[in-house]
Formats: sequence, structure tokens, C-alpha cells
Amino acid sequence: MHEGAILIAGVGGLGCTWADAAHSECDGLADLLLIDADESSFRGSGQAHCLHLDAVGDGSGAAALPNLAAHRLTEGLGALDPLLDKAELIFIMTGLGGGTGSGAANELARLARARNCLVLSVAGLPFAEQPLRSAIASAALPALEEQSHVCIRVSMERLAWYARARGADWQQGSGWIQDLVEGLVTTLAKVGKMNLDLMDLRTVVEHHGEATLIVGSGTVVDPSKVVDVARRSPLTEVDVSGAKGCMIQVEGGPDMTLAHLNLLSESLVSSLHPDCQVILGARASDEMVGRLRIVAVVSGL
Ligand SMILES: Nc1nc2c(ncn2[C@@H]2O[C@H](COP(=O)(O)OP(=O)(O)OP(=O)(O)O)[C@@H](O)[C@H]2O)c(=O)[nH]1
Ligand SMILES: [Mg+2]
Repeated sequence: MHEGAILIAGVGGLGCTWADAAHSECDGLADLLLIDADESSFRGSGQAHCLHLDAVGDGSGAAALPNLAAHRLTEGLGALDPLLDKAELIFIMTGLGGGTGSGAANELARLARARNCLVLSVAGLPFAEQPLRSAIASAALPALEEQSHVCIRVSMERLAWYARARGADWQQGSGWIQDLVEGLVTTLAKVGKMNLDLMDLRTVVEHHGEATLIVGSGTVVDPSKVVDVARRSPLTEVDVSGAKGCMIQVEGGPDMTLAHLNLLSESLVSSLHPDCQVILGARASDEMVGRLRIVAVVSGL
């Protein structure tokens, strides 16, 4: 793939945090675009392309006004053009329920898609005890789903719950969102080896219905348990057994074998739809010694 072909974009405060964290895992392989009304989201992201949607000129934010955010994005378009023209795949990360992400994420998706870019979005859905934010999110989600080839729903409540269990930080995406993006970007950057191109990816992920993320981890001693955990823990409340598309990223230590990889992927796939299309990626790292982790996007639910 050529330089600039993969763009990781964050829209809104939470989206920028997730995008920045994901990008730091795949340095040099993807560009980073941060869009927010609040300039503090750009702090510490030296290599990012930043688009500041300044609503009132004081740098303080779109203050929960999605329409304003969408309007500001359209105005700031000139700055985005060169990035979007180069991009063949864009990851759009956002937390719905505020102003900026809810208003501008679907607009960014629409602009990218109009340039024939493959659009994968990750939409964080607010906590149930935030009724106003939930209402804003429900209003914003259909447009983002419509403009994305695949829109991965992630319940922040579940993300926070699993993150607590692992001692991780949900606001940082709990590690899983990074793993997923890093896995896909690395896999795609090595196209040829995997015999995978964007058309394949599009075929796999673009199915009618919902998409979500599933995650499981455990030890090399009991690989099938890793799949059990993953199957029981989708990051939204859905039954994954009807999934028609699946991208699996398996991670392990240097002690991970091909047999582990086969066992994990086969037992996961056997629990999905019989015609489910699958893309498999794998990665070994020293810090995962003795452990296995599976992160998968399932679509067509
Ligand atoms: N409970 C809780 N929810 C949060 C927190 N941060 C973000 N969220 C959730 O994430 C969603 C999006 O938040 P942000 O990314 O900050 O929103 P934004 O797109 O920047 O929107 P504006 O700041 O209004 O322009 C909100 O609806 C909240 O539900 C937090 O610290 N605690
Ligand atoms: Mg904000």
C-alpha cells in the first residue's frame, strides 16, 4: 500500500483519545487525523493532522451541539481534502452522546466514502444512566452506520466493565480498540503475504446488520477457554452466532504455535454463521508470553 493509504481519525474528545492510542501502536503505517472543538484533545499528538472545530472562538468546544459540529466540519473541509484524497481506508473513532463526535463523525464518513474510501467506524455508545447523552447517541448512530461500510458498536458500559476487570482504562479504549486497529493495519500493510486486499476486507465486513467487537484472553494451557470468553463477551448486547463476516486478530507470545492459532480461529468460526467469511491475522509479542488473546470484529448480525 502507498503512503497515506490508511488514515486513523478521531472525532470528539473520546474519539481523539482512542485514535491517538491506536495510532501509536502502528506508527509509520497510518496517518492520524484528530478533529475536535476542544484543543486539549490535540495535546501530545505531535504527528497528528488536527482540525479544530472552533464554535465560539474561545477554544472551548461545540458544547453538545451536533448540528454545529457538522457545520464546522464542512467549513474546515479544505484542510481535509489532501488527506482524504490519499486515503483508501479510514478508521473513524468516536464516542457518541456529546456534540462533536455525534455531529461530525458521520459527516467525515460521508466525505471519505464519496472519495471511494473504505470506511470502518468505531462508535462508543453512552452509559445507560446518561439519558440525554443516550438520546443524542441514538439520534446520531443511524447516519454513521449508513455512511460507514462497517460501524462497530461498542457499549462504553461494557468496555468500562471489562476494563475494570483487567485493571485497564476504558477511556483509553481499554487496549482492545488499539489491538484491533493495530492488527488490521499491520495485516493490511503486509498485503501480499496475507493475500488480502481492501476489496477482500470490504467483502468480509460489509454486511447488512450490526457489527461489534468481541474479545477474549487466557493462557496457552487452555486455548478453548479464550474462545469461550470471547463468545460470551461481545462489546454490545448481541448474540454473535449469526455473524456473516469476521475479522480475527490473534495475539500471543513467542510460545504461540500454529496449532494454537488454528484452534482459536476454528473454534470461534464454528460458532458463527456457516457461510461466515473470515479474515485472520496473528501477532506475537514478548509481553504476551504464556498468554493468548483474541480480538474480533463480527458483522452482519
Ligand atoms: N461516564 C463517563 N462518560 C464519558 C466520559 N467521557 C466520555 N464519556 C461518554 O462519551 C461520550 C462522548 O464524549 P466526548 O468524546 O467527550 O464528546 P464530544 O464528541 O467531544 O462532544 P462535545 O465535547 O460535547 O463537543 C459521552 O456521551 C459520554 O457518554 C467520562 O469520563 N465518564
Ligand atoms: Mg469534547
